[in-house]
Amino acid sequence: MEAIFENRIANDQKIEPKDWMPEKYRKTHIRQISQHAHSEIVGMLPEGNWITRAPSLRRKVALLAKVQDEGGHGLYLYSACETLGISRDELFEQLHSGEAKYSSTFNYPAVTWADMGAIGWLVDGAAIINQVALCNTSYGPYARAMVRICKEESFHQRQGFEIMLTLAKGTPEQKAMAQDALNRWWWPSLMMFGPTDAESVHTEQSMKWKLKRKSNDELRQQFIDQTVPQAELIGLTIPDPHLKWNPEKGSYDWGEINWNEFWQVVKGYGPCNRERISARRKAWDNGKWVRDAAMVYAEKRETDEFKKAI
Ligand code: FAQ
Repeated sequence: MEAIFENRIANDQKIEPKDWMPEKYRKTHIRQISQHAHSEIVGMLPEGNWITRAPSLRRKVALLAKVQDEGGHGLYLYSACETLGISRDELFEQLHSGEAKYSSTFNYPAVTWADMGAIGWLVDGAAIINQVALCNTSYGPYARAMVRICKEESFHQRQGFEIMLTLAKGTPEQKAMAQDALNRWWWPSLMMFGPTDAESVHTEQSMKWKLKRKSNDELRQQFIDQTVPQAELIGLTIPDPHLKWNPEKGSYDWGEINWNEFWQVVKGYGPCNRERISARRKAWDNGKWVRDAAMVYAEKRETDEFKKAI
């Protein structure tokens, strides 16, 4: 069995839910896919807060669509995760108890409208770079979810960049607001790729299983190289005095991430960790009557009387 599994991985064939897989492969996928799903639905919170305050109907419609997409991404990912033999209730329990992680970046506050631009441009921009690589991941349901999600993420990134572009071309106050949002979201976006390769405990095994196709540092570098020219194009400055083009390596050199801050946020001590988890718990509690009603309806559908009536 193990030899067949290894052979499929070596030949870039997808592993499907009913295929035999090592227990550790199953658990690692539950960990990563569920963390990804949790990131999507927690990621709805900083932006959801701005829907009613969007500056125009056009901006409101685009932001509303984006936040709805994120809810949808969470649902695809939870479904992909359930194919590995864990229930939705267990996944939510892990999120609410703090056992499961979600992306550190969503523990920062969105304080001005420009943050909607910075989140779309930088956070979705970082998410796409990570997720394009995951379209080739070895577990079939995860890879297929990623293809669909990436198409939507690219619209998200563009809507964010367009907000930044508009603000950067606007009044001096608007440009300053865009710069301030870039200053606050730049480093949290770099942290999204996870610890350095030297510190990453899971990368080696995940690369062997082709769960991860590129390392944390490779993806982070790709993000920096792609984003710096975009900032230059709209006349904003990346808040890193050490950022410098390195012609020999054909990419940018850049300053040190504050890893102490990263681990503090990951461990639950970021500016908004408590607020985010309490909002998710509240949503879960408020949705109880809907889940209960759906269960009763599903049970009813199984009865003979119901079947006769339809
Ligand atoms: N935040 O050994 P590694 C989005 C944890 S989607 C919190 O390197 P791995 C869309 C890691 O879990 C964003 N924790 O781990 C959107 C592990 O802890 P554990 C989410 C982090 O898994 C946009 C420990 O550190 N994307 O944004 C973080 O090999 C806008 C050691 O790390 C995904 O989830 C972090 N940043 O690599 C929505 C993509 N980084 O589990 C709304 C899929 C690391 O042992 C608005 N995930 N940790 O307790 C991945 O690609 C990987 O899981 C990494 C981490 C790259 C995130």
